[in-house]
Amino acid sequence: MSSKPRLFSGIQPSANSLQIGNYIGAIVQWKELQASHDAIFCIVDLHAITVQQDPTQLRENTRRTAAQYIAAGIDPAASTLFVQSHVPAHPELAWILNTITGFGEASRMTQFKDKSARQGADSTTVGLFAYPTLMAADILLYQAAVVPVGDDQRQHVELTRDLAGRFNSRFGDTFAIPEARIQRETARIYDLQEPTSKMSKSASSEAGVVWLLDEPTVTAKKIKSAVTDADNDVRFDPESKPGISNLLTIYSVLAGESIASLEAEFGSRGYGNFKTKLADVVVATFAPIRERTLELLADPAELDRVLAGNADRAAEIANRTLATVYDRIGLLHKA
Ligand code: ATP
Ligand code: LTN
Repeated sequence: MSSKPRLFSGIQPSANSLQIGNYIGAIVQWKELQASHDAIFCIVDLHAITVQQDPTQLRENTRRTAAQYIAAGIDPAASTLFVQSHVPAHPELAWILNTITGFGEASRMTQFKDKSARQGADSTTVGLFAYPTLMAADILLYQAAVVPVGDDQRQHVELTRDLAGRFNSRFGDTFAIPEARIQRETARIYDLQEPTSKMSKSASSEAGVVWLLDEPTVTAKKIKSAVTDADNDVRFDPESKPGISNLLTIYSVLAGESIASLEAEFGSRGYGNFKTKLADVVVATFAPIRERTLELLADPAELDRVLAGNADRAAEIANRTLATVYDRIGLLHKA
């Protein structure tokens, strides 16, 4: 048993490439945390199907998501990187948690309210409604102490804490109570064409989204045509200069230079020069990740083997928790 605190997080395989916001907002942090934590990263395909997915695409996106995480530095030998549907304990515990979750409580989840309002009642499923209890099961099966997520997932982690506490007080101490870990500074990378909305895999237009698997020439072109204001002064001011401030954040994280030193270096030398340098930095970061991803994808059997081994490791922990849960609630043991 490792004495490091356990960490759990999940990523939906909802597109055929990650975007650089996922890298800056999630992967960079996960890479740092994987040394000091017993880290488990789950590709949550059962969550992805709470909105309609094409079956062929879903299978492909699941592999591609795994490959990109590995290529970007998540080490499947040091951390556990696995596919949710490979461990049946997830939906099994989710069902149990459904039976202790209030209908009103689940109805208050803002992600559900937003997504169901966008889709309309007719295409909103019971699966989407139960999304948060599946997420709670993900976390609680592993007795995770730390859950690094974006700000939008804070409410789901709160619900997870409530459910764990409720179960513990009704049936005896069973689950660790997890804590959300939300990174402030890089919590939001914005769309390059619409620098007031979050860069997202499901953005309406492609032009403002830099994909990890874009070809270097495409990446450079997107950076150079990013929307900026007219005054040509490279200065960090998210309120009145959202475009250039977003580019400064990206530069700063990827090059490991402070925003102040970038302002001093580029200040009044104009946007063109700054964007050209930034394009080089972005390409230098992602071209090797892209190449490594393509190499990993060229051998899907090996990738599947790594994911299977990791799923076995995950299942061992998850099944132990699930067995305790079944026992505590009084399900009859199979002879
Ligand atoms: P979708 O559009 O399918 O909801 P997404 O691109 O917004 O996807 P998720 O798969 O929901 O991303 O999130 C994966 C991780 O990446 C989360 O931890 C999330 O907080 C982080 N993340 C996503 N977009 C950004 C962004 N623009 N800036 C910073 N972090 C981000
Ligand atoms: N809902 C999360 C993905 C997710 C997750 C988890 C995150 C599913 N299960 C468990 C942390 C812990 C999202 O980012 N959309």
